[in-house]
Amino acid sequence: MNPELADSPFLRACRRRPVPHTPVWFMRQAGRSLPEYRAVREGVPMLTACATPDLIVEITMQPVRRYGVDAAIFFSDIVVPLKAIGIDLDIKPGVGPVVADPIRDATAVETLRPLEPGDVPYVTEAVRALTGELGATPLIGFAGAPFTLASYLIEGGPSKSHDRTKAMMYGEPRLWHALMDRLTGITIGFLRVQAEAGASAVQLFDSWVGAVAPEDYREFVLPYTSRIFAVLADLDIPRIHFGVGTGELLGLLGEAGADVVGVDWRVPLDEAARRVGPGRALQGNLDPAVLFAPWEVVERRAADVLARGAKAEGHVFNLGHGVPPGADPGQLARLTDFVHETSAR
Ligand code: 1CP
Repeated sequence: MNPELADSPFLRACRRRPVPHTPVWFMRQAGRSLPEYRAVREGVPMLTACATPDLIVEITMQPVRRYGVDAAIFFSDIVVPLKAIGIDLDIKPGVGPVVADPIRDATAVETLRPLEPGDVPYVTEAVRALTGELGATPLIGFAGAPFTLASYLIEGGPSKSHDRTKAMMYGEPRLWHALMDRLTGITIGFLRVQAEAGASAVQLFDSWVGAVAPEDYREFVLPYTSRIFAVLADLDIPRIHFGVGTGELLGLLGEAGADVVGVDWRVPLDEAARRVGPGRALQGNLDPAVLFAPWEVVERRAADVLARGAKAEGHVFNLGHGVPPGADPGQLARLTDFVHETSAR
């Protein structure tokens, strides 16, 4: 790894080392609210964009150029590896991932085969091109975690209550474990492809896992997330673990073994540090909706996040979830500068 990159504020904070300023990036910074994103996506379906290296590179670079954030996140989607192994699914505008034949029995689970690098050549090509273009700015690779992927596959699309997912977890535990086992392999495969092509950190998005109670997390989810982080330890790059509504799960997320635990806006970072336990950095956690308030409010709230984050062993500033589609890019630009200036040491 180039020494300037290895010494970047983002990678240093993930490793709980002193930093010149608190690094900042935004979940879902690529896409959504940027006019230059909407321009290049004009007439291009989401999954086509995710399989086109030139577009991946351009969209990944857009927020880095505009905001000067401390890390880029690879432009893709959590369902890309599922599509790549032959699952019939699409990403519908305004909806999200939709699965043609939801996975609800053993025969369907058996169609989930391991992901090989050859299934996603466009990912390897785009990561390689990006690491060249980004220079000393780290590239974060990512994947969906088994629980969140299972929810889309079982429900057939986005769900608020995850009822069918939990019905399988509680009612057919053997089937659940077989499904989680296969998804774990696919997730590891997708993260490995990105890391081996040059990504300098990986983030596991378990966005919807906050739907389960701690004891169920321990029995039905933790064995798989732990395996992912254990298997990927040999990559020697920071591993970030994020979910929404995980206040009651933070201790277990700490146990799962990531280097950095992402926190949504519901738990202040000093309290999150206590729940996660020692030996982990934190990422977060400004409420994304604050971006719609006047700048003075954003500034005051961001200062509070920084003050609390300073009590953790390492802090990467971020939102508590993704950039809302209607967010003003001007607020994000100002916020990036504010974080850099206020935290400069
Ligand atoms: O910065 C970026 O936008 C990077 C690329 C990125 C990432 C990290 C996209 C592009 N998707 C994701 C991850 C992702 N996808 C997650 C985890 C992060 C999170 O919690 O926000 C999840 C849950 C998805 C599933 C998904 N894909 C949804 C959510 C649907 C639901 O259940 O509510 C949606 C709307 C998509 C489509 C999608 N993915 C990405 C974009 C830019 C879009 C919009 C589609 C389009 O522009 O046509």
